[in-house]
Amino acid sequence: MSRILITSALPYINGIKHLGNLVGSQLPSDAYARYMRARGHEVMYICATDEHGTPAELAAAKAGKPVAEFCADMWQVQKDIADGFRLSFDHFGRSSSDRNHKLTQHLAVKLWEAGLIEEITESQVYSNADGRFLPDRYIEGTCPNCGFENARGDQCENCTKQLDPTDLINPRSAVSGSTDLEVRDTKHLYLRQSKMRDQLDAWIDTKKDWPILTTSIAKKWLHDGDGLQDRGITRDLNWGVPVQFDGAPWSGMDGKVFYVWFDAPIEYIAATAEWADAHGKSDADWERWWRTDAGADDVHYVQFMGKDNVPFHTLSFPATIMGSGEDWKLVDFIKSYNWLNYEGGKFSTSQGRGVFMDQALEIMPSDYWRWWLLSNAPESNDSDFTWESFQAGVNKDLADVLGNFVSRVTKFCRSKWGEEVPAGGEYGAAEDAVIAEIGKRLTAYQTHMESIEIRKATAELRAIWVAGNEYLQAAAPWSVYKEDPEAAAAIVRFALNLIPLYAVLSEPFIPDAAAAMLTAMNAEGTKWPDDLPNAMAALAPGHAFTTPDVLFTKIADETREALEARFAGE
Ligand code: B3M
Ligand code: ZN
Repeated sequence: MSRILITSALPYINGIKHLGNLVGSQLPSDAYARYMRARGHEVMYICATDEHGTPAELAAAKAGKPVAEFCADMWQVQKDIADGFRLSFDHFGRSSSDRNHKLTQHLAVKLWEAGLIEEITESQVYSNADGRFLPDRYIEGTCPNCGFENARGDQCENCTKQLDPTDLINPRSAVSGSTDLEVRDTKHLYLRQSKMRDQLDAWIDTKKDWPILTTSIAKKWLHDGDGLQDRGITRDLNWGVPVQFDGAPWSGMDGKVFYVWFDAPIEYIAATAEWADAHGKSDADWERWWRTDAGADDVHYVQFMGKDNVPFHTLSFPATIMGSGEDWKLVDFIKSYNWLNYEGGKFSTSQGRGVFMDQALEIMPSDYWRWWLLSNAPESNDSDFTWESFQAGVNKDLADVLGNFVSRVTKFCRSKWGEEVPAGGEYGAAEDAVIAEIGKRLTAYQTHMESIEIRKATAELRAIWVAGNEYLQAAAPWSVYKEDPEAAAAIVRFALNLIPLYAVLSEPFIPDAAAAMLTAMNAEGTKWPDDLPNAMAALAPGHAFTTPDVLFTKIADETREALEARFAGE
């Protein structure tokens, strides 16, 4: 048994995420966490809302709420949606928590003491009309690179070039639209991550087993372009972790907060402390996950994220915790995801194109989404959500294969023997063959889950369901029954025993259906099978069950067409 620490990238607070975001971090991390728990490991699975930065302040202003209230409300919204998707976080924290304030300030002091933070006086755009500096997205203008007229101060959305607010041509305030702007000098803290380049490079070189997607992005940022430049880690904003606090080794930083990407990954640690606080536990209880001087060397730490977040997790965050000189646990494996597209194009919030997490739950049960998204996860390439493919995944895999199998065998049993496992007959060559086939598939399934190749794992799981379905079809107990009821009883007993097995193996992907199957079979608490022949005899003759309701409802063509039209966007 090992200890496994799992973090999912923290969803930003400013809006509800779409299905592409869901499948790029929260959903695969949940399947992995559930799998590892089922295998008997001790799991700590952490997520939180990422609450600071200009998008939060701007979204709050748009909603007409104070930013603290806006974030508290949106945290609840995101929490409810996470529950709806059955995301099994041990804790869903908030980067605005007191724990994160304290830890962010603490790490900044450590970095300062290590000579890795410097004060820099720089020129920033100040808006006279708004009476404030305009960092990042508070300023808009024309991109100097491509001429796009609505580029933001931090990045041009059109050509993706990273920008400084002072780079923009014809700049204007995003708050008031005012062009009465001037450039003023102001002091900021910079993280000297360039000093850590060799250390980071050497560390990444030790990660031979990381996905190429992860290491290639890290290496690109280390070696070409402007990736590992020293970065300003403070901003002129109100909402965030204050830079000036009691005991800070610098002065004159009032009215500034840490940059959102500085404090957000620190929240992985702080959220684990929030978990301890919420459960009446001690500091030692969370430190054993995070402090190598408190035993965290034994922990296997896995992070999940979309590929756009990789540079911050392979370089900036490790620079923060390595640079602190303290004994923090570093990540062992970074699983990153490509993009999920929507009907051949991009998901778009502004154009209402694609399905967002709240809408998805209103339309279909979460298991349907979980199954389709995970069995089509953008692991080796981008993948494409289409309603046709979604309909096929639900109707074929879930309804025709798994659902139909469960329904057929339980109903047939009820009609001949009542709702209990029938006695009589013995398993023979056909059953041995199914056990052998499932055993082979199960080994492959486990291997893929251990190496976090979720999509491949779902293919094996599907094949395990198919094996049972094909067995039942070929063994045809409804025909055998007429000649040899004892032989039919053995077939049905074998098939009934497949149901709890399927429930346990499927739980990481479709937890609601898995729970329904175990309840129906009166087999809650069934464990992961260590020995398949034993597992296939778990439900003994006489064991009572209830025939479950329909597990999965097929999606009709008309329903699919209506959904296609509804989410096509403008
Ligand atoms: N908040 C991802 C996003 O919502 C970003 C991840 C932070 S992980 C520390 O776009
Ligand atoms: Zn541009």
